[in-house]
Amino acid sequence: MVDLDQLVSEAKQSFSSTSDAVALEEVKAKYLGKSGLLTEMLKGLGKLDPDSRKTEGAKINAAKSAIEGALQERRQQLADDLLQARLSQEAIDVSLPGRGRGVGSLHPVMRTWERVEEIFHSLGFEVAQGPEIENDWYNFTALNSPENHPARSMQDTFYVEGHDSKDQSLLLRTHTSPMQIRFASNAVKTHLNNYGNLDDMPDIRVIAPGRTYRVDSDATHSPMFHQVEGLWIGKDVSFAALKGVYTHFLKSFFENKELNLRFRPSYFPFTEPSAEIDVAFPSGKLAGRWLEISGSGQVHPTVVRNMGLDPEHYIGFAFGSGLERLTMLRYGVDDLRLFFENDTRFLSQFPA
Ligand code: 2NM
Repeated sequence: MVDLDQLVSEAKQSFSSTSDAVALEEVKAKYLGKSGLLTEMLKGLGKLDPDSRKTEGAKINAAKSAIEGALQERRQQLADDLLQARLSQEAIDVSLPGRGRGVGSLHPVMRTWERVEEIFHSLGFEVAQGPEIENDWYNFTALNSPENHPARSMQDTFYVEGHDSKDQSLLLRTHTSPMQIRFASNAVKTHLNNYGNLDDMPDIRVIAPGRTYRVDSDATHSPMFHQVEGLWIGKDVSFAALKGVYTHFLKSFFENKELNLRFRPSYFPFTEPSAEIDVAFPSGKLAGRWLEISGSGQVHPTVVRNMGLDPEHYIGFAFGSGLERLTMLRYGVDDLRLFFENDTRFLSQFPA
C-alpha cells in the first residue's frame, strides 16, 4: 500500500521546486493527470471489496484534495512572484528630482531688435515689413546704386534664379532699405488715391529692421546679418533733426546720457550729404575709443523721387545700423560668430 501522506508531501515538495507555471503544470500531470498517480489509484478501487473501497476511496480523495490545494497555492505563489518581479523592474522612483524644463530666452540680437523698435516707436516711427527676396529695382536702382557698382555683382550679392513679372532679376536683399522704398511709395500712392494731392500728407517716419544677405563670410562677416534702417521724410526734415533723433536713440539704447557721438563725413549712393556715426563710451572697457556704429545722411534727391515725391518739396534723412554690431557694443560681445553658433552656454547669458 502506498503511503498517502508520503505522496502528498512528495507532491508538495515537487510543486515547490518548480520555478514557473509551465514546469508546475508538467509536475501536476504526474499526480493529477489522466494517468497520474492518484487517478490510477482511484481507478484501482474497483478491484476492492465495498467496505475497503469506501475507506480507501475516502483516503485517496483526501490526499487528492490536499495535492490540489497545494497545486493551487503554488500557482498563486508563482503568479504573485511574477507580478512582484515586474513591479520592481518597472518601478518609477517618484522621489527622483524632475529633469526640469528651461524656459529659453530671446536671442540677444532679437532683444536688440525689440529694443530698437520700442525706442523709435516712442518717437512716432512705424515699423516696415517687406520680402527678403527682392528685385533689382527696390534693392539697387531705386536707391541710386550705379548700374555697374560692385555691390551688384555675383561676388557680393546672392542672386536667386529667375526674374519677377516685370523681368527684374531676383536677389536676397543686401540691406533693409528696399522696405523703406516700398513703405514710402505706398504711403504716397495711398495718400494720392485718397486725397488727390499730397498737400496734407503726414511725414513718413519709419524704421525697417530685418535680415539681410551678402556674399561675405569670415570672423567679422556673416552671410546673413540683421540691419535696422530708418527714414524720416517731410517738407522740412533737416540734418539737425537726424542728429537729434540719432543722439536720443543711441543714448537710450545704451542707457547712457554721457555717450559721445561724432558725425563723420562719408559717402553712400542713397544719401547726400552722408555721414558715418561713431560713438565713444565715457567709461568701461571700450572707453575713449571712437567706434563706428551707423551710416546716415540726407536722402538723395533721386531716391526721394523714386519714392514718388518731388525732391524740390520733400526732404529728410535716413540711417542704417547693424543689429549684431549694436548688440556687441551693448553687451561687450567680442566675436560675431557667437550669434550664429547657437551655443546655449553663450545664449543663456541673456536670460528672459
Ligand atoms: C545707411 C546709411 C545711410 C538709408 C537710406 C535709405 C533710403 F531708403 F531712404 F534710401 N534707407 N536707409 C541709409 C542711409 C542706410 O546704412 C548704413
